[in-house]
Amino acid sequence: MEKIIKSNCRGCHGGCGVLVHVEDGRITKIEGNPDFPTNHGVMCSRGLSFLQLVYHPDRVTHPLRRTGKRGEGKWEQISWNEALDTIAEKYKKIIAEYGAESIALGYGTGRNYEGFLYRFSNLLGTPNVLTSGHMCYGPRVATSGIINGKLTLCDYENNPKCVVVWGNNVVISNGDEYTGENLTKALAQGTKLIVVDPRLTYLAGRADVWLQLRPGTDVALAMGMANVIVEEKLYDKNFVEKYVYGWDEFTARIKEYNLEKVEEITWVSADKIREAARLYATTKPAGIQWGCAIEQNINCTDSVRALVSLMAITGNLDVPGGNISPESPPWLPVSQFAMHHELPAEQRAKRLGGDTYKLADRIAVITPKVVWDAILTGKPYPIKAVQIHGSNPVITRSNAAEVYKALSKLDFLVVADFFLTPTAELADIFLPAATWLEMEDIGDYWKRQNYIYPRTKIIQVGECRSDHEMFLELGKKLGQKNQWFDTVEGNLDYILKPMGLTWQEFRRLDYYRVSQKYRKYKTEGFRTPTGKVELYSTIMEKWGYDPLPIYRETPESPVSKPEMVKDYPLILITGARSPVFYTSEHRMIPWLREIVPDPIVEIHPKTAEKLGIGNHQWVYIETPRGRIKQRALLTTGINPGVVAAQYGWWFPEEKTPGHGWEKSNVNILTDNDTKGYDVAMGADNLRVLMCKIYPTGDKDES
Ligand SMILES: Nc1nc2c(c(=O)[nH]1)N[C@H]1C(S)=C(S)[C@@H](COP(=O)(O)OP(=O)(O)OC[C@H]3O[C@@H](n4cnc5c(=O)[nH]c(N)nc54)[C@H](O)[C@@H]3O)O[C@H]1N2
Ligand SMILES: Nc1nc2c(c(=O)[nH]1)N[C@H]1C(S)=C(S)[C@@H](COP(=O)(O)OP(=O)(O)OC[C@H]3O[C@@H](n4cnc5c(=O)[nH]c(N)nc54)[C@H](O)[C@@H]3O)O[C@H]1N2
Ligand code: SF4
Ligand SMILES: [Mo]
Repeated sequence: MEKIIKSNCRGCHGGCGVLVHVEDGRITKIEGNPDFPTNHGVMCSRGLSFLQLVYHPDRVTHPLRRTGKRGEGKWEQISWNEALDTIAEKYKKIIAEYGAESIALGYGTGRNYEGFLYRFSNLLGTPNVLTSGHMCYGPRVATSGIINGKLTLCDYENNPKCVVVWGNNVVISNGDEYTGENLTKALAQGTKLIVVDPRLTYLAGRADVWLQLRPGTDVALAMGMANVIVEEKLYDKNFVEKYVYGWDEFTARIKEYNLEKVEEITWVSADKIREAARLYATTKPAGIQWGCAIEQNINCTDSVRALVSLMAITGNLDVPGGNISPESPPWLPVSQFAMHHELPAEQRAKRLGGDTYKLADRIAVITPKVVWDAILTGKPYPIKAVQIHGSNPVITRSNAAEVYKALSKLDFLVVADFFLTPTAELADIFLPAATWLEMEDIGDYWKRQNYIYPRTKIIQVGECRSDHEMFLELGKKLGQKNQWFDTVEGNLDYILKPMGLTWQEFRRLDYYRVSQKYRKYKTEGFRTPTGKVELYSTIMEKWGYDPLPIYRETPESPVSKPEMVKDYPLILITGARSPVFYTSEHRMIPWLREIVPDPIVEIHPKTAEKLGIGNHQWVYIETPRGRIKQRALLTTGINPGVVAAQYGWWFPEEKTPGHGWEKSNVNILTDNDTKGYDVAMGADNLRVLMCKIYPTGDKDES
C-alpha cells in the first residue's frame, strides 16, 4: 500500500516542502508539496533525482576500516561498535600525548548537525573545526554581526520594489535561505532588478541594470555607488542622523571612490554605476540579495560591510520589503546547544589562526590552510587526526594538491559520507551517513530564517546512521555521557523545549513560522557597541583592522601582477554554480550527469577564436599551480578577458581510488597563499586568478 509522507528536501541547503511516496518500506517517488510556503510545489533537478542517490549501488551502507595502504582502496566491513571504539581509543591516545587541539573536526556546507558536531568538539576540548564558514555565509553572518547586529536578508514577503542581486545566482543556487522562487515571483510583479555579476546569468539578462564588473572589485563598486548616493543627497537623512555611527569618516572614505577611478577599477562605466545607484536609492523599499561570490576573495569582510552600508544609508535596513534580520524561533540557539561556553579558555586560545583572523575566531571558524600547515609542519603544534563529516576537501578547498598531501600525512582520518569520495578514499575509518529521508531532524536549525520544519525518518538504508547519532554515540564513548541526552530524540526535545514543544509534537507540524517584527531599532537600537549601524566599525578598530571598508587589489591580477599577463592573460573565476550539481556532489547521479556530462569552462567566442578553441572542445586551463581539463562553452555572456570554470568535479565512474580528482578539479588551480586572504575572516581567494587556456588536442570531441 502506498503512503505519502510530508517532509522537507535537503538535496542542497534545503528548504523545499516535499511529498514522499513510500511503498513496502521503499520510497518510490518524491514530488514538491504544492501547499508548502517556501516552494509551492517547485523542486529542482537534484531534489527530483534524489532517489538515485539514496539507492545508488555505490553508496556505502556499512562502516569500513582501511586494510591496505592509505588511498589504496582496500577496505573491510566492520560493526558500528568497532568503528566508534577504534576512533575513541585513538582519540584518547592523541589527547594524552598531544592535547585535544591535535584533533580537528570538519564539516561541509550548511549542515543541520552543526550543533551536534560543535557540542562534541567543544566537550572534547578542541577549538579546531574546519568548515566553509571562512568564505561562505560565515562572513555575512559575522560581519553583519559586528556592523548592524545580525545577518540581513532580502524581505520578499513584503514586496520589494527593487532588488539588487549581488554576486549571487539565486534562481540556480537557491542560496543560503529561501529558494529563488521568491525572487522570480517578485520580478513577475514588476520589481526592478539590478544585477552585479561578471557573467550574463538568466537574472542579468532580465535586469533593468546589469553591472558586469571585473571579478573581485565589488567593494570599489559599492563605495562608488555610495558616493553617488551621498553626493546626490539620495540617502535617508533621518535614518543616518539617528541610527548610523561614523558618518563623517564614511563619507570622507567614499570620496576616494570617485566614479572615474571606480570605472577604471571595476570596468563598469560611470554612467551605469550612477544609474544603478539612483535606481536603488530612489525605489523604496529595496533589498540586496547577496551571495558567496562577494566573500571568496581578499575583500570578503569589506564587501559585506560596504553592502550593509548601502542598505543603511538608503534606510532599507529592517523595513518591510528591504533587508531584514529574520527573527529566530524561540528554540535553544545552535550556539548554546553547541556549548561553546564549555570550551576552556586556554583551549580556545589555541584555535589555529585565531589571533590572525579575529572575525572568524569570533564565530569559531578557522581557515583550512592553518590545519594543512599544522599537519605538514607540526607548527604551531601538530594536528594528528581529522574527522570530516559531509565535506570533500580534496575537491572543495583551495590548493587541492596541498590538501591531498596533508590528509595523506595524517595519523588518523575519519570520514562520514554517502560515498567513497576522493577525500573518503584517504580515510582510516569510513562512517556511512544517513540522508534526510533516514533521520529525525529539525530542518534548517543552522539557518537564520523564519521557517523551520520537521524531517522524519521514513526509511532505513543498510546500517547508515545520522551524523547527529554518530556524534552522540562517539561522545558517550569519550566521557561526554552526562552532557548529552541519551537519544537523538532526547536532544531534539532539549532544543525544542523553549518553544514549549516536544519532538513528537513538532514532528507532526508541516512547519513552524516565526512572525517578523520590523524597525526594531526604534526601540532596541542595533546590537553593536554603539547601538547604531557602524559604518565605522569600532570592533574592527579595536582589533587593529581598518574601521572603514577599503578596496584591496587581489595579489594575482592583471593590475597587481602586470608581468604575469604575458603568460597568464585571462582572469579566471571558479565556482559559479551548476544548476544540476551541488558543490562536489551528484556526479554519480545518472539523470544529472546526463544533463551535464562534463565539466564546463565559459569563454568568449572572440577569445576562443584567437586561441583556436572550438565550442565544446576539451581545453587545458593552467595557472602557476597546475593545469586541469574542462570543455569550452563559447558564450558572449562573459567579458573577453574573463573565463569561468566549474568547480566540484571528480569522476565517481573511474574506479581507481583517486577517481580522477586531479583531472578537472578547479582547486588544483586555486592558491592558498595567505597573502590573498581577507584580513579578518581568512577567506581564501577562489574567484580571482590569472590563467591561460589552450586546446588539449584530444580527439574525444563528441
Ligand atoms: N574553487 C572553488 N572552491 C570552492 C567554491 C567555489 O565556488 N570555487 N565554493 C566553496 C563553497 S561556497 C563551499 S560551501 C564549499 C563546499 O564544500 P564541501 O562542504 O566540502 O561540500 P561538498 O562538496 O558538498 O561535500 C559534501 C560531501 O558530503 C556528503 N554529504 C552530503 N550530505 C551529507 C550528510 O548529511 N552527512 C554526511 N556525513 N555527508 C553528507 C556528500 O556526499 C559530499 O561528498 O566548497 C568551496 N569550494
Ligand atoms: N545548484 C547548486 N546550488 C547550490 C550550490 C551548487 O553547487 N549547485 N552550492 C551551494 C553553496 S555551498 C553556496 S555557497 C551557494 C552559492 O550560490 P551563489 O551565491 O549564487 O554563488 P555562485 O553561483 O557561485 O556565484 C554567484 C554569481 O557570482 C558571480 N561572480 C563570480 N565572481 C564574482 C565577483 O567577483 N563579483 C560578483 N559580484 N559576482 C561574481 C558568478 O558569475 C555567479 O553568477 O549555492 C548553494 N546552492
Ligand atoms: S532546491 Fe534544494 S531543497 Fe529544493 S528540491 Fe532542490 S535540492 Fe531539494
Ligand atoms: Mo557555500
